[in-house]
Amino acid sequence: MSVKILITGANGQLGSVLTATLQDRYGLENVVVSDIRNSGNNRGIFEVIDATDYERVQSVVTQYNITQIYHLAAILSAKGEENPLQTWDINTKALLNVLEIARLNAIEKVFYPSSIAVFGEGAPKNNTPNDAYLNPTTVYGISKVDGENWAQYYFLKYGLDVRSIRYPGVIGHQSLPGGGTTDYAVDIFHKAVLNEKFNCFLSEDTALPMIYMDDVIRSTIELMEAPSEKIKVRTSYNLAGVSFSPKDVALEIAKILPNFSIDYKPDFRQDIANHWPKSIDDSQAKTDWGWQPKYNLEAITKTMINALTEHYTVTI
Ligand code: AKB
Repeated sequence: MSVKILITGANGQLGSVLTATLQDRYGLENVVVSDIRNSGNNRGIFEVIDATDYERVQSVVTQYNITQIYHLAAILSAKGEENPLQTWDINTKALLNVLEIARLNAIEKVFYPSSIAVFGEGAPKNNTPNDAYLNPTTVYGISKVDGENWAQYYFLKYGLDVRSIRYPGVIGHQSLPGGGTTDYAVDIFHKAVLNEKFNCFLSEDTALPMIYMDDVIRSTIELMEAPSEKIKVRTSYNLAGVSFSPKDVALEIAKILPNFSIDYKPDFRQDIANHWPKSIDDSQAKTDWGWQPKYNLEAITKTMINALTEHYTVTI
């Protein structure tokens, strides 16, 4: 049977880039792109889907004979705190719809993104292991712990092939993040290239795990294409790229753009970041399916500044 992919939440920061990659890999006609709104910027087949609407997800799965689902629709950490009950409802209801529909329609594989937000005070802050204690402090983190366990439940009980990665903060030039605590690490490059001062909502020494977009897209495809017997963790895999603080990235930017300036005005997101790991141990992903990141902070900085300089030169 040929691969037919459904992507939910495809207009998000990661979704838009992953969608283009999957379309190039499997063909425009084999990827059904969906989000709660049509941005008008999508190539190929687009369907408006509110993933909390079971009937709607089911009807698209039937209409296109879907064989794989990448379920990206979710509300992130900072935005999620504005309305905890609604965040819980959206994040968990949409996932359960996808898992149940996948089970009943004999979907071959499901991808579910988790996050470093699953960790809290019970986990070591440095080199946080895959099996560390999970006591998150945000509703987003709680919903991801819940989702990881549901993923494992559907695998163990029904044999549904659900695969998952705990994403660090994602840095890319192609799209803007929205509603996350790690968003500063993308915004900082835009301000630097536009020669504007950057007001950082985290303190200068707040180190967090981060990853470059190319690495994160490659990791997702490598995980999804790995032979099933190699996937030993059915909750979610830790994934590390790099780890840095706002000051580290500001210093790296200043090597290329010496006039760059930054101010630190921590807000409520500081408290979220304080409960997250500073760095991640991803040895399990390396051992099980051969994961290796390629981008360090220097490479990320050069690539982001080059790409955004070109973008703004063309745009302005
Ligand atoms: C967020 O900051 O909420 C996300 C994440 C780390 O999951 N980028």
